[in-house]
Amino acid sequence: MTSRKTLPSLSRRGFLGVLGGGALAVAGCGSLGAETAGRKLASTLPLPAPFAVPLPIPAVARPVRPGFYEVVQRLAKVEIVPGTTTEVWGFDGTFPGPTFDLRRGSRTVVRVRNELPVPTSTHLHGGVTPADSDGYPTDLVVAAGRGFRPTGGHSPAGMRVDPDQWTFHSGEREYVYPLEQRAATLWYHDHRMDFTGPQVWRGLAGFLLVRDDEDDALPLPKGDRDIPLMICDRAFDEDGAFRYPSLDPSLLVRAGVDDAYMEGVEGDVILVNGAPWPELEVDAARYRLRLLNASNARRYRLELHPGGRFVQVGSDAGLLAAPVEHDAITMAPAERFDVVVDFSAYPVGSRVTLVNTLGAGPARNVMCFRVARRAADDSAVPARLSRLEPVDRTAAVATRVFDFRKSGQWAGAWTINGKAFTPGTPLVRPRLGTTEVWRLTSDFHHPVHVHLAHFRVLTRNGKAPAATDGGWKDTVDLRPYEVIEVLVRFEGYRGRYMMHCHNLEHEDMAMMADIEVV
Ligand SMILES: [Cu+2]
Repeated sequence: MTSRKTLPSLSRRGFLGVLGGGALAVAGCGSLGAETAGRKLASTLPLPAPFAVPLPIPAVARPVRPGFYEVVQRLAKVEIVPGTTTEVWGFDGTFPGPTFDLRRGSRTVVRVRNELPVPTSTHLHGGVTPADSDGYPTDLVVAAGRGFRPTGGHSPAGMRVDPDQWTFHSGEREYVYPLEQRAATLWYHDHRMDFTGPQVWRGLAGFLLVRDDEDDALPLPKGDRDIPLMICDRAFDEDGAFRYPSLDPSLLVRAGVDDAYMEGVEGDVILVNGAPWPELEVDAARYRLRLLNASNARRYRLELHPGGRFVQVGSDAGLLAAPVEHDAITMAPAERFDVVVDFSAYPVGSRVTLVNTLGAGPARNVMCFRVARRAADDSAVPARLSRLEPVDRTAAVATRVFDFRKSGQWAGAWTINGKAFTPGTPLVRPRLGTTEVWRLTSDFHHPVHVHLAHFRVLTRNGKAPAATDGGWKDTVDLRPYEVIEVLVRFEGYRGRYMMHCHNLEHEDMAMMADIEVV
């Protein structure tokens, strides 16, 4: 079930066309209100069988010396669909990239060397990171010996980027992560101006887990029973290559996707940790599953079949105050849910399937667990997990509205408050150490992500937040015509950060804004 195209049929030229788009009224809003956000891109390769490959666990990154890591962004040929070869652009040539398993307060430097044919910018999603290391879209690493001419910004919106907004590092650069933040499941991914969608699609994403004493002291499942699950969708060409509707497959000159995919790209193969519909053999015991929706546009409503519950213990930015049980978890792109599933509730030998009830056909499956054996289990989910301050909106020093919407003025670009992304022009200048209420409104599915600052959901459509909105978050599932209020706390560092829609096709088409923390 994919949503219908809601944009008027415009030629590329028409879309690039300039202001005065008054005649370009938005047509065909039939899909608005639907639960799916993108348009399905079908594989031309026959789809692989479900549950035929084991779940891969990404390698854990090893430091070169304490606190110092090196990773190389490079091409690699890997077998994703059995019997075929796919070229990935991966950190250390893997997809997902290596998992950084780090401790709170352990200042970490990661040297990223780019050996890809395109520039990159690496963002630590959920990280409380100095602005210079935050992976700003025009702060780029270009492979040694490769020239790069700025593309001029969001060509779909006809926008130009001021030349002095570009920064280029030749060959490599170091990102500094102080990690002065609670234990949480973070992830890193490419954030290059105009080309984040295709570059993440090709594989530039991985986990970074922050651990701390508070989390370690809980009796939650640990070790082999603490598993990160990166869920995303992809489509494949007959030759095994990733299929993506770029206007310019070199990703060097022209930004954007075919008009039909303006709403977002959804593949028809679901990957978990880079494998199609994998299977994990589990003990009949509790497991901690760190769910990440790393898809460009696809939303999921995850359920366990034949029944079962997720016990949520953490959100985007760390532990909840107390566990929350869910029959289903809806995840927008970039959201994380840290859940415990007790496989001792199922008979040994049975198969438990993680399904996406928003998906259709084969994409309804995500992965499966095969309960292989009885086993000892000394884990537990305690009734209290962490201390979260009460949500106090009276502490806010400002209330602001951010409207996420397709603009008529910009000939259909995705905008925030009617503005297409303009690097160097902040939409808001919050003060460090303060809290603000942000009212988020939308015309479509726009998962709103704020860099640096974490937030609590105050209200959803004037009512209490959804059961899945709890805890500290950095991304919220904003659906068509919804109004969500969040309490955002600016802590950590001054400097230039961002907010943006985490539908990567929307992000690449100007739905971003600078935040200048002063
Ligand atoms: Cu969006």
